[in-house]
Order: sequence, then C-alpha cells, then structure tokens
Amino acid sequence: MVRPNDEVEALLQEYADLIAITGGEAFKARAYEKAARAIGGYPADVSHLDAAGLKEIPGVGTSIAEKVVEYLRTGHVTVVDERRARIPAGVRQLITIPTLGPKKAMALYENLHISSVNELADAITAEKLRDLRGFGEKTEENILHGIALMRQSRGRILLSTAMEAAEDVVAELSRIPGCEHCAYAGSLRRMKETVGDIDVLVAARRSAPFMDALTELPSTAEVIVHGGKKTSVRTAEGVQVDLRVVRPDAWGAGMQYFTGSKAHNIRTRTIAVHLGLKLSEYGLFDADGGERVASRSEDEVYARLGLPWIPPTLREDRGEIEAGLRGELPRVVTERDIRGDLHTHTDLTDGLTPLEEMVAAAAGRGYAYYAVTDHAPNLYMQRMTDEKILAQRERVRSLDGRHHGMRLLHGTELNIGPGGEVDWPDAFLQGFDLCVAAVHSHFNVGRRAMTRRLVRACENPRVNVIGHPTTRLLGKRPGVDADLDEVFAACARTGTALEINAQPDRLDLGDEDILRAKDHGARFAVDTDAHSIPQLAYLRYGVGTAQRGWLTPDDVINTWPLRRLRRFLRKDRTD
Ligand code: DGT
Ligand code: CA
Ligand code: CA
Repeated sequence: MVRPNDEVEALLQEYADLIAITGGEAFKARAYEKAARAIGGYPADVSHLDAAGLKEIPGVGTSIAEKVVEYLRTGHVTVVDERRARIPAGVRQLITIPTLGPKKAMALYENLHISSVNELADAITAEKLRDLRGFGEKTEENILHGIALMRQSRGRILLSTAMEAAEDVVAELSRIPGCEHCAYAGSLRRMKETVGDIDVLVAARRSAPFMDALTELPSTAEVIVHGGKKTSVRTAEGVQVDLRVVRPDAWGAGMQYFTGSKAHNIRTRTIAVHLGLKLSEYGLFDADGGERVASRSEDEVYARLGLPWIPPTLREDRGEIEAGLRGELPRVVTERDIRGDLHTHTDLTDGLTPLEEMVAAAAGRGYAYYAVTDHAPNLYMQRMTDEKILAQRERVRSLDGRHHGMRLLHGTELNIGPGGEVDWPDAFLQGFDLCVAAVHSHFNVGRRAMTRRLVRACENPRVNVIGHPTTRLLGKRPGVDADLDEVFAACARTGTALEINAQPDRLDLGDEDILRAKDHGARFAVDTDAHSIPQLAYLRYGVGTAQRGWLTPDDVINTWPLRRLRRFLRKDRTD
C-alpha cells in the first residue's frame, strides 16, 4: 500500500532531479530533496494537512506546501509536468550513475540523444563520447566504472551473502576495546530474503576507533563516507556496509530505529506522538520537557509505548503493531523448535557427501529425526534406479537410532511431471517414510495447467511435502504462474505440507505466500534441501522466512514430535 506521504516524497524527489538535470539552481534542488525526505518520514498522513499544517514539517516552506496541496487536490503539479515534458525519464536515470553529474547527463542527451544507461554504455563502446566537449577517454572510463557499480548495487544481495559479510564485520568490531555492544540491524536483522545494504551498530563512548577499523578491514575495498556519526564502505564483493556508533545508554533506541522497517518505525513514532513522546534513534523523550524516558534496551522502548518486544522478522507493519497492542503477537517458530530436516540429499544423487557423514552431521545439530530424500528417476541426469534407492534404504535402516537415538526417515524427492504425475507407481512409493514432490522442468505450461498439476500432486496420497513450491530463483527466475490460492487450499484439504526451502537463492515459499497459505490452513515444512554438510546450517534462513510469514511451531510439521509427524505423513491412509 502506498501512503500519501510516500507518493509526495517520490514526487518532490523527482522534481529535485528534474531541476538538477535542466541546469536549475543547485540550492533549489537540494531544498526539494530535503523536503521530500522530511515528508516521507513524517508520522502523520500529509493528505489530511492544509498548507499551514504542511509548513510545520521541517524544510517545507510556502512554495513547497503549495505544490503539495495542488498535488493532493488534483493529482498533479503543473510545474513538475512542465519539466517532465522537457526530459525523457531515461535521462533522469543517467544522473544516478556515480561520477556522472546533471550537467554531463544533459549534454549527452542534447548532443547525442542518449536517454538510457544502456544507450550510454553502447555510445562509450562505440567511442562516440570522445568528440564531445568536456568528455575524454578518462571520463569514459569513469562513467563505465560508475555504470558497473550502479548495476551491481541495484541488484540486492542474497540474505546469506549479507549475513556472512555482516558476521565478519561484527566479530572484528566486537574485539575493539570500548565496544559495549555490536550487532547488525536493518533488513538483515529482519531476515528479508534480499538485502540492500548492511547496517551495523556499535555502542561505545568513542566512535573513532570503530569507524577507522571498518575502513581498514581486509574485506573493505572502497570507503564511501568516513565520518564520526556514520561510516560507509563497500566490500570487494560490492556489498555496502553502514556503521553507526551510538552511546551505550542509547543502544536500544538505536537498534529499534535502524532495524526498521521504515514502515514499522513510522507506526512506533506515531504511537509515541499520541503518548506525548518523541521517538528517535537517540531515545524516547518527553515531547515537552525533552527528558529521556527510555533508550537503553529495545524492550524498554517498546514497553514505554505499550507494546511487547516485537521480533525483528515481524517489523514490517503487517499487523504486528495491532497484534502487539492486543497482546496477541504470535510465538514465532525458532531454530530451536526444529526437530529435524525433512529434505536432504547425499552423493547417491547430486549431493556432495556420503549418507553416513550427512547423518552424523545432522545428529551433531541435535535433531530428533532426519529424512534422506534423494532424487527420483525422472530427473534423468541423477540416474536413480529402484535397486539404488532400495540399497540406500538398507543403509538408512542400519544407521537408524545409532546417533543418540536420532530417528532416520527414508524418503525421496519426486518430480511432479507436466500432468501432475510422479516417478514411481503407488506400490513402490508405499515403501518410503515420506515423499517430497517438486517441479523441476516444464515451468511454462500455463496458469491453468500449472495449477492443476500442483493440485494433483497434493491429491496423491503418497506426497507429503510440495518442495520449493514456486521454483523461483531469486534474481534469476520468477516463480511459476499458478493460482496459488487454489494450491494452498488443496494442501490444507489433503494434508500436504508446503515447503519453506531454506536454500538462500530460493527461500521458497517466500514470506507473503506463506501468509496467504497460512490463511488457507496449510501446514509447512522448513527444510534445507542440503546437498552438503555446511548447507544444513541454511536452516536459519528458512526459519527467518517462516517467521516473516508469522508461523508458530504448530504450523510447522518438523517441530512436532515424531509420533505426531508420522500421523500427518499417513494422510488419512489406512495401509
Ligand atoms: P535495505 O537496506 O534496502 O535492504 O533495507 P533497510 O530496511 O535495511 O533500510 P536502510 O538500510 O535504508 O535503513 C535501515 C533502517 O533505518 C530502516 O529499516 C529504518 C531506518 N530508516 C532509514 N531511513 C529512514 C527514514 O527515512 N525514516 C524512518 N522512519 N526510518 C528510517
Ligand atoms: Ca540496510
Ligand atoms: Ca543502510
């Protein structure tokens, strides 16, 4: 849902860009930019304000307030439309390239009719820029570098990539004397499936040692800003890390603010205002006296707002504030609730590790049960046969209970064929303790056919879990086109669990689909689909995603005791 404030913010930001690009006064562009940010972050809905009310917002003067009123009344602003008509949208994109300012962008458009980043890259390759006044070989090189950086940084990074980088930074900074707390915040702490940049927070009396240390880390490739309040660097992998140092007594307020999300913060700030308080990254203050009433811990800040501590994975303004105020926040599933992994591979198919080693590693994680589910024969390159899988079953049975009582389930990962059929006949499937079934080919059969295919798989009495249900690959392949509501309803009706596949480039189902599926009454399995021992640890990303979908242990079949799980796996069959 787009809030009026966000709309106005986008409009003013666009106007600022248009001013800059058409050679308008720089101070005017900056003023609009500042007002845009102030309105975007303003707690009250601006569509309820008149010009006088708008002018209360810092940075909003008479002329800006008038334009906002015009926009709210008519849906557009004449002067913005006029500037828009002079400039194609693609040119605005040009000024977002690092090293390319508005003047150069305009020169490129006027002289070479370049109006997109791609056209610019092509023109440089064709050496068309060199003859332009103010451009030379060096400028071309800089622009190309800027384009590469922009393309890289626009692609958000996978949660796992960000997590690994952040944990390294946190470990390094935590060792510096004077560090009272150090943690990552932002979308990473909220376990979003992709992360724009990493936000790290330190609580210490002096900031300089931490700021300096970040710029000097071996992983740091480039220093973007080096300051006392904030330092930003880019790692060799192109990941941006923002570091802020707060006073130890403001740790909780800082973590609350920088964990976000922005939408969640707007809600907490509004609650503060209604209570006669002011909430910022420095603390919760009395609006009149300015006296600090809470800031040391997140707990304390939330409590003073009349809220329980809210798990970061829920902080998206998707109802967590209302639930918290009613005292009805869900008790979300955690890694410790997971009793076993129900989708894993060995070197019998495409895994890297022999069965015995995978089982030992699973036992090392303290699991009560563990399922081995290698690929079935219809995925031809895996060369599975009846003999091979039956021989594996013997090995699984002989290892069962050998690691402090951990029970082993022998399963398989079936292929859901174009018509919803699976690999083996029912009589053969009967021998498995559980079957995961997933789409691995024929992704574009059309919406109706794909829906029918997945529903048929659910209706198969031997299919227990739909593996990576949408088959999306983050940043590479969108999910399949299917009526997911129909599929989720079929899962609920037939007792088939939906997988939350924890592979970082899948995280499939994703949070929003989980919320929908839960509404249908479906159950879930949080599985790693591990192909090697280190991948067993991907579980955390699956659990984070499950939390973002508001799942409790009761929703997740692999938190259940084995007896309850086995009953679920029978799907009402009597054999
Ligand atoms: P990302 O990095 O795009 O994946 O997403 P975030 O959520 O990490 O966003 P980021 O890095 O821009 O800022 C970190 C947090 O700081 C954000 O979640 C909430 C807080 N924050 C940043 N800018 C604003 C703002 O303008 N208003 C409010 N209320 N909070 C903000
Ligand atoms: Ca961030
Ligand atoms: Ca940031």
